[in-house]
Amino acid sequence: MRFVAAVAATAVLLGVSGTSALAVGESVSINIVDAPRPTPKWGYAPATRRIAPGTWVTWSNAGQDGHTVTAVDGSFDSGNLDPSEGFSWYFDQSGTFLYVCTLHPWMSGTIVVGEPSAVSGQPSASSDQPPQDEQDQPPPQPGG
Ligand SMILES: [Cu+2]
Repeated sequence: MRFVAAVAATAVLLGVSGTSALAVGESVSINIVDAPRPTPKWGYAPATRRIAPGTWVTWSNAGQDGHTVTAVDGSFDSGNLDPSEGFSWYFDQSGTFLYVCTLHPWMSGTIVVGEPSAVSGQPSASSDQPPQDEQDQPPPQPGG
């Protein structure tokens, strides 16, 4: 007989007890919520979380039902989490990780792991530079 749940429990212990001792890496928390009924509104808060590589993510079941945190690609699976239980997972490589609750498939979330200072390719809505006066340029000469 094997106790798969023990693995998940160990991961939780590591995530909780090791948080304060970790010099490298951060930890973020995501709540599993089933408070806003009807049930189609159950989900993870926040549903999408962007983190840097080397980050612990801890999901906490803040609801009143059992839930899971299960990667779509199978890379991690919390198993059943009863209310007030939690699950932690360490993300050390970049990528986008989709996960669902196997008990309630409409509950889904995303962890986006990216380089902390190399997030490029996105149009910056807020400009880093102060507005500058446009330089006066000679109007284009009409052809001739
Ligand atoms: Cu669920």
